Amino acid sequence: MKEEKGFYERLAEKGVSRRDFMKYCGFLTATMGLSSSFVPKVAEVFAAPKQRPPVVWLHFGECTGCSEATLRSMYPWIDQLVLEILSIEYHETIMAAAGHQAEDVLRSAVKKHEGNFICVVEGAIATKYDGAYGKIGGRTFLEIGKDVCSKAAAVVCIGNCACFGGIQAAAPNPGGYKGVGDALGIQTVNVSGCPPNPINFVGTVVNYLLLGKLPELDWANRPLFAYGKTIHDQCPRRSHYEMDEFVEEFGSEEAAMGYCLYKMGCKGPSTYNNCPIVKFNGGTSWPIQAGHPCIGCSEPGFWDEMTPFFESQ
Ligand code: FSX
Ligand code: SF4
Ligand code: F3S
Repeated sequence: MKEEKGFYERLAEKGVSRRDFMKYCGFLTATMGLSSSFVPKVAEVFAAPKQRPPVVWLHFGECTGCSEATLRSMYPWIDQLVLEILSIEYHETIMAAAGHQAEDVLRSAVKKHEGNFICVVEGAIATKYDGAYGKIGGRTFLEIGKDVCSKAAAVVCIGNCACFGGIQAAAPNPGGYKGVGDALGIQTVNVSGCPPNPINFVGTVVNYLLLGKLPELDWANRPLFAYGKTIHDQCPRRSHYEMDEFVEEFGSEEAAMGYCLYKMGCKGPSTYNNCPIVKFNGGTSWPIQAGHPCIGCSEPGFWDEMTPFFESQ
């Protein structure tokens, strides 16, 4: 109880009311596909964490947009909540250490938490020429990945690059870049997108802390709660497109079709993600709402299979 009071007091100091926090927990619970009876339990994961699993967060071939998206979400207090429920032992972007010191931190974190830590990976791994196309501190991504991931309790890939290779794996891909699961031949949980929506990463972590297991996955190892339906199936422009009144309103079928972005190359029909429902920046907007076709950023084979972006396939 005491702990809980401390938590809400700290939130209040940041200008966040208990009501706002519960609203966020309600949104997160719904995103995770759990019934509303779980909302208090989800709140408890943050307010009175029973465990703070150690996390080693690796960076390979990528742009760090995934970390940026997660750590700079619209409400700064959400980032802090994530950092509070996880014990981040190593993360190159947010840690103070650099060079040899950072290498030492990684080695000792892996040794200390062997078999117990969650390894979050951002970025793809070069596999050709013994991984020579990607190195940190003299070791290839391939060596680091093999060493660290084999000692983790679970490996969570954040972003298309770590999940499926992303832009690094686009043709001609001289370094033979691949997603982490493919490159290392291991099972990973793939929170895909370029970048992924932070709520889907938080949902994966909270699922683990709340239910003691990782979420159910689809054929591409993506959490089903987030990647179970296509963008197209959830797209508000689709219902408009299908409405006769909409055609009436725009005067012709051709004009009505202009509202749907399919002819501008929208890849919504072949892309699985929950963007239309959860949106970005605290529910402000998402690509199609902003007038841009979906470019298929959460699919295996993004880029090559989704380009040219502005032509329908
Ligand atoms: Fe990739 Fe993430 Fe796109 Fe960038 O690290 S999914 S290029 S947003 O940053 O890996
Ligand atoms: Fe489907 Fe894209 Fe058209 Fe939406 S804009 S209805 S996702 S094709
Ligand atoms: Fe990506 Fe399409 Fe969503 S481009 S962010 S999956 S709308």
